Amino acid sequence: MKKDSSRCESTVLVEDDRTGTSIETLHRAILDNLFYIQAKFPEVATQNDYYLALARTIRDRIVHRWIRSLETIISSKVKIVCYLSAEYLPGPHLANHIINLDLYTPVHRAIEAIGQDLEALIEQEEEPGLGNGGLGRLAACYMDSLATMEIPSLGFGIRYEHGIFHQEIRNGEQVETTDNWLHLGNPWEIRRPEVQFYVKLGGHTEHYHDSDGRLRVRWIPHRIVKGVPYDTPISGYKVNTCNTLRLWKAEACEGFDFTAFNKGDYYGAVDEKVASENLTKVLYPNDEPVAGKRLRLEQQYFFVSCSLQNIVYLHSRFSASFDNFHDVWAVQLNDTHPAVAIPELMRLLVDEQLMEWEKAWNIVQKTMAYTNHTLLPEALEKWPLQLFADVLPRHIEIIYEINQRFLDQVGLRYPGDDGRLSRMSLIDETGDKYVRMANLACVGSHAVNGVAELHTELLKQTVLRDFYEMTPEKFNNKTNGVTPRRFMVLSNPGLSDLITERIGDAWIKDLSALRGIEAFADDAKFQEEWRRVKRLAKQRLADLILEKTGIRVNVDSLFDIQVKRIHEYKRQHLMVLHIVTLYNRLKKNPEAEITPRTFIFGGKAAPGYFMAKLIIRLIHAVADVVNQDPDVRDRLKVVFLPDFSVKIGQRVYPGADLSEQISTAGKEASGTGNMKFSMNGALTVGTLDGANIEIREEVGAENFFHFGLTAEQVTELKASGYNPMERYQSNLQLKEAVDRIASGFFSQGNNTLFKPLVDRLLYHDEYLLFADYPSYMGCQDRIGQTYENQKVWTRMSILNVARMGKFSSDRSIMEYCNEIWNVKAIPINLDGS
Ligand code: NBG
Repeated sequence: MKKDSSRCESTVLVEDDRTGTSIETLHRAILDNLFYIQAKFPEVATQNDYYLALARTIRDRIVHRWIRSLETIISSKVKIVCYLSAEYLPGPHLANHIINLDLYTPVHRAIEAIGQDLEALIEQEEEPGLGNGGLGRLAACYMDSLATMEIPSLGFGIRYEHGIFHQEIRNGEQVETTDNWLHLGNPWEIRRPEVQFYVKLGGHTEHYHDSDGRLRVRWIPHRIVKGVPYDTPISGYKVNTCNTLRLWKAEACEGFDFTAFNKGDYYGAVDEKVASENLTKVLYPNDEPVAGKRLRLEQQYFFVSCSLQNIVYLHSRFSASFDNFHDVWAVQLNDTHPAVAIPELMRLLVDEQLMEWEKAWNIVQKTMAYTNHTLLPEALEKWPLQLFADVLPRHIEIIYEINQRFLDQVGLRYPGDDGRLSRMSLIDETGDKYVRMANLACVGSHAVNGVAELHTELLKQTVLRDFYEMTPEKFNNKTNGVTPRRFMVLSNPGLSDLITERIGDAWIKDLSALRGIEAFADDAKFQEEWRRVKRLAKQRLADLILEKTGIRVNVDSLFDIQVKRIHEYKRQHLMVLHIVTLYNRLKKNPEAEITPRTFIFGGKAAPGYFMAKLIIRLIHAVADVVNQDPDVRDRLKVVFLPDFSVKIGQRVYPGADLSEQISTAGKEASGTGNMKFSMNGALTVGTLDGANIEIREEVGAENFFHFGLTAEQVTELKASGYNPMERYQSNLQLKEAVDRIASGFFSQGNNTLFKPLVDRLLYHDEYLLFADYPSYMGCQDRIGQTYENQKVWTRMSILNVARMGKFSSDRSIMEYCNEIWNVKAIPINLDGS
């Protein structure tokens, strides 16, 4: 204690180069880091050198908070949240830390004094693309809120060497290139080689009796991989809390390399090293049917095992017994990717801590909670039984034991109901055998949640119905949220300043305070400023579009945007049908009155998802024709922004007028882009799906453009026999749009290119584009007209922002804390007391 406070005194009281925040000190510190860390002097330093020097300067200023936060959470007896996620998409860190530390102005000045441009240095940072889309970004928003709300927590994940691929567009087609986010150095992470855990894989088990006569199991692995953590600080906004994101890297452990070693097989041993490191080489894409890839299962198990061994180690160091494990740790499973945590914690408690099964099971259930993120049956994880047993021979035994005990209960509760037994079993035995990860997650957790009200209801009625019926008390909803720090303060300073000028800055940590601007919704002066801010953001977006695509867009046109992963259920092609319909109108009557629009798309298709890639081609094909056609006279522009990312999102959301959230009702679990757009003053055109429903509820139906079938109507229509061909034949506009695509008009006469897509719509249309088309067109016409009245539009835009309070991830996180984790905030005291 004494040592602590003396150290802290020196850092708090003396403004030294590592902690001081005056312009002069920052200036000196940056140059110092340039010299001593980068070993460069200004004349030869590159932009990256300056970025790294600045990043180190900022990191120095959070280290004290970071260490104190870690010390506090492991030494005080409070409960700790462990968020287990195979994906994180945090976006660039630098600017986020700068605003969290409230250092924007002095840093700006210090950088200016050095003759550099802060914005350019911020731009230099390559973001960690350690996720596919919404799920990974949600994990990052939650890490931000956990820190800002001062909740003791640890995020665990995988340090992929190659994150999500980069998307290039060549001849209108997506081409994937390798992400190399670490190649210029990562100033945020700290490797901790002295903390390491060994992870067993493959092999077999042996059952034996120990000296006390107790039946025990020994797992003799085929190989062992070492996990080394890399820690990244996650600072909170204007608080001392700085939490840790701990990402595991797989390495070979020479000490265990006995087979190759014994044979003197040096090269074999090197092969082993390569094989071990492969485990965390690359992120797997989602949006592809689960492929049953061994490496993917090994990846999941690897990070889960490292994380749980780490937790168990900490527990054994700081607690007297394991009986209270669940009072100290709350483990949240972000989807089923980390669900193997359930048998793994059983293994650690039963096999290694020698705990009785029943007692261990009780602890596991009280510790674990599971968030489901999708209803799409093809996205529910299941592992071929043989593969699972090969990789995890001990875990399959544990799963059988869990299953047997569980099915006994099901049998008692529902005697004679064999159908239910087979549906609820952790093992799918209806054909080829599989381990069902969602069933495992439900059985092993005390709480199961969906990510929006509709999604949770549908979970209860459909995919998890049997589990809901048996244990309704486990089920609860936690509507997603997003962090206003990154998606407003950081990405839209113009709007944030305007709001703060009127109502102060309390909204940044309490988003419901945005209600304060409702009072100005009709204020002419405020409206004018609102439009000015929006126009500047649109100009910034237009600059980005020009830079990335060479296309010049009209800033006064309606910016109509859909950015998200490309997927048939998200219906990017419904937006294309709208574009082609408008184009057809102009071709028929070049004088037709239409509201000038710029249609902007962005998003990646999974590399193996043929239809999604074809949708990208279609967007480009339509863009090429529409953008060149003199009859259009620039009233329509179509743009595809390549390589969508968090960084690009930060430029896109502020510049949007219209946010397209047009998934088939019942398919999008929540959506979070919908919230980011709305917070930045875009109006939404959307179906009653996912969180759209709640957004509409909050902003008011009159400020939301809703169209299309409800989830219930979708189910009914499918049950009663949906015939897309009929819709096509009875709607002339639709027919003409589809025919134009099918004819090869957009593909230089090639009428086979888009045939798979057109045929899919004509003969199946699983996602009901044709059913929703008339309603979507009608809605879009109203939108065009509304936009003509800028006063009305601006009022709607202001009210959208004013009423977005619910969608802060701070609100979501507080609900998780109070209703699932039972954890409390602890403010971090920097003086060490
Ligand atoms: C996605 C859903 C989105 C949701 C995010 C975050 C997966 C498996 N699911 O609708 O599709 O917003 O999760 O919850 O990535």
